[in-house]
Amino acid sequence: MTERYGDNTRTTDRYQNDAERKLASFAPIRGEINMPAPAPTAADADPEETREWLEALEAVVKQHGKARGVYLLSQLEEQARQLDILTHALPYSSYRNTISLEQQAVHPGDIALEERITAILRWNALAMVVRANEAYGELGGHVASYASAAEIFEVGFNHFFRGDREGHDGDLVFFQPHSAPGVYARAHLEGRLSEQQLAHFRREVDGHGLCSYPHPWLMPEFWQVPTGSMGIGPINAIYQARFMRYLEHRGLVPASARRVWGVFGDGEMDEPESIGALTLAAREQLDNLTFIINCNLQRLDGPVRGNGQIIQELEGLFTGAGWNVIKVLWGSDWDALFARDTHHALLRRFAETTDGQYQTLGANDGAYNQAHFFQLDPELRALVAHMSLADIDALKRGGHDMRKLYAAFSAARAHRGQPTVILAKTKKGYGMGGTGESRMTSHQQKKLDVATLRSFRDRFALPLTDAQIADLSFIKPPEDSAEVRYLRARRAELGGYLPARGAEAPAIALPPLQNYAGFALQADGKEMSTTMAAVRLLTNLLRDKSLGPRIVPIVADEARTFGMANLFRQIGIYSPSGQLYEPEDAGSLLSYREARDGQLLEEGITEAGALSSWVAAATAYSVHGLRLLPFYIFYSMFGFQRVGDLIWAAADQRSRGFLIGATAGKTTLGGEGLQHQDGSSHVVAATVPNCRAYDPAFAGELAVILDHGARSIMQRSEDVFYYITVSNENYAQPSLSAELAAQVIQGLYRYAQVIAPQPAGALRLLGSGAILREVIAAAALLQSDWNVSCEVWSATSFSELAREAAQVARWNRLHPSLEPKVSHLQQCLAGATPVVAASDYVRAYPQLIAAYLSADFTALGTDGFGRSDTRASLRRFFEVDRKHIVIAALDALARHGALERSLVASALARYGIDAELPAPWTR
Ligand SMILES: Cc1ncc(C[n+]2csc(CCOP(=O)(O)OP(=O)(O)O)c2C)c(N)n1
Ligand SMILES: [Mg+2]
Repeated sequence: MTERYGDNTRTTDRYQNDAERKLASFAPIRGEINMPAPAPTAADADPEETREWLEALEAVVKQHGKARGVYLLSQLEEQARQLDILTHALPYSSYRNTISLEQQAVHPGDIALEERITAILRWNALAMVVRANEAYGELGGHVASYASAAEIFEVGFNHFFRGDREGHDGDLVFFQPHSAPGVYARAHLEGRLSEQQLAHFRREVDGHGLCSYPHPWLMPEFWQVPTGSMGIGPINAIYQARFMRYLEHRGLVPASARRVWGVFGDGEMDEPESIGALTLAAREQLDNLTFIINCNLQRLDGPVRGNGQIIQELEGLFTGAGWNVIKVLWGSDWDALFARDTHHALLRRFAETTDGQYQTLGANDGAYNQAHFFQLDPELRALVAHMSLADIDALKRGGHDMRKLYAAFSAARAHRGQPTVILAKTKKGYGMGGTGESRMTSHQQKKLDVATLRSFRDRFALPLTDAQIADLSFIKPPEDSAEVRYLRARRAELGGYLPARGAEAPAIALPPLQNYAGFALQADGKEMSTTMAAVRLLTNLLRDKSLGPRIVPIVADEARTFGMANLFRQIGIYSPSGQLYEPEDAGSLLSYREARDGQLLEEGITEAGALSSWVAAATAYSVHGLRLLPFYIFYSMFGFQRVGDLIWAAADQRSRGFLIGATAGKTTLGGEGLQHQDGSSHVVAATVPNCRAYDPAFAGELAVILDHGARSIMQRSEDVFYYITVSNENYAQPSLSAELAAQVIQGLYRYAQVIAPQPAGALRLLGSGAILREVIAAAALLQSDWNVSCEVWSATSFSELAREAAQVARWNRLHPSLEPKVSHLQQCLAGATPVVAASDYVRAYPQLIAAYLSADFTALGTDGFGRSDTRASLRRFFEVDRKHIVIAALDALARHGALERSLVASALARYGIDAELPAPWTR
């Protein structure tokens, strides 16, 4: 096994920095950036001796090289450890470029031309945003972020991001969302987006418009992955890179040089999702993954770490997580200064400068930088004595230097055994001058005056007249211009344009429903839970020759809870390093088997990670040209509520697959209590437009829904995903007649009719999930105790019913002169017979259908805090048990004059219901 964090996997760069690190002082701000503090040092008691030590080290490095210096330091370090005077090693290197000038790969392109192209893109992106805001004011948009990221993007586009040569073998690139104008500007120069489209930035409603941020739902042929919600991009990127390996190891795609690149913001790295999966990427040695963090030191309101140094903090974080870190801090014009700075005065000064101060330096000119940076130290003053203020002003940060960036990208691509993060120091609003460069307000700057625009033109030598500036004209060099030819040639060599989203993959045959679901369809009263049925259906499908290998089962850490432990042995748990230990339960039927080609993704306790894996599998038809059928099975409470925004992003990128909310139902997950019992996921699921959500009561219903979903995904190419709740209550499962299948999918079918001999009233009872059984029992009580006839309806999906009813209502409203249509809901529940509906979710869930009914409607639900108890007690507490359903039914009939109100009082007494208890949702 490779020792992941040992010295043997570290690059030479790191060694050199370790050596340099010891030469630089970080003391003044170490505490502020929350790095381990050094041992308290007394003032230098013997400066002479200190100098001798330092000079000795320096002399060794000069005479015998850096490696010798590192060796001596490591010996000293060991000795210090033995003397117990070594407290902490710093997890970051000095504030300089990781790649030394000697190691820097040579940029192979035409840098002058690339810079000209970048200048044009900068302008067009800026013009796009400023135009939109001059014309409409309210549209918003950002200039400063792309201004800081332009060189990063261009180095990627011209030299590294591979296109889809084969249709599905391109790199996956996550673009910083608010830099989207830059990506559009490039696509315009490439001839992929028209000027008319650019002119419709953020105006999408009437077609031709470009979306604010990357949204595959809105630009399905262009954007591959959504990044607009900070943090989602980084975690999704990690799991996409990991999933590429999974597919390779399982033999579903050939090994390839495909990569995942992600350009993210330094502010964005504060999101827990951004950093939550870093160790996974290192543990699984994802050297196909590169993060480039645009360290412009600012976020929206101000500096990311005004009193510290975000770059050093991120270096410590990523190094600790096991990543290869490459810092690109200073441009090429600093190289000569570093070469002459033999006493490391620059490093000392850098270390003492906070990011807040760097921002102020960035916002000001050469004179200010001279006075507030170089003049502060006599050695630095001497170092730049030969430079004019204009020279000082022109000193660039590394993230704006094509040469430095190229070398970093190239080193990242070549690095083996670890993912790489490039920390590129940039300026927010680079080139925007006094109104937008490194200003506190840079992020929001979207209206620039003519003087600023002109100085932007002059700074980047843009071919624009004053009149064109005033008109915010886009620059479009002709087809045969050097710029367009270069850009096209570069993309042709890299395999085509990016971003570009593929949408198709060959269909996969499915076994007939009856072949794998007979046990559920003809259940014949057999006892089982719907969770058990789901696992059995999944197990059967996994055995199918054509579909089986395409299934991707995913759990966080609850396979045993859901009765899925049989899958450990049957299909193996994915682990890129196989199984390096003898499992404690080896030989048992359910042995915990890890394998390099394992099919089950057992993610550990990270719902965000598991969901990201699901997204990778659910978008494989697009990213890999491969149809897969992912099933992520989780505690339903930890789905929409916990990772709802990841699900929203999954919907945006047209994910296709199954989310199975197991141990569902607030009263059905008896003992687990308040933080486990889910009463709301179906309400949230109903708000996701391409999510089809179901709450089946019986195994047969579940089988029909699963089959329908699998066919829509594997054969019909519908951009939908399914959320199905299943519960772990064992009960007798009725058989389901084949004719009812279509209605199960529509969301409602009549389960039974219970006729009282001489009915005093009649009503309709609806139930879903486990609570349908209470409804069925209530119908029996209504008949036997109160002489009331009932229809019992199984509502497999209140949300699907409501969706179709809303469609029909809208159509009818907009077509007043045509014969009105009738929804499935209205067909089933026509007339004035009162309706009582109950589910294991909050009342808002069944109430989704209320507006489309002409009858009196009562919804019962589980609003309030859950708590631990038996199912029966919980159902009594939340008033969704059979007795409370009877009360609600009698009350509805009494309000309509069908029964005496006194009957309700009799029922309360008969069933021992305490009418004075406070409502459950207040307790
Ligand atoms: C989850 C989330 N929270 C907040 C925002 C709003 N937002 C958009 S950009 C931004 C600042 C981003 O700063 P940074 O990541 O440093 O990127 P920069 O623009 O500086 O390159 C914020 C707060 C968002 N898009 N997503
Ligand atoms: Mg930033």
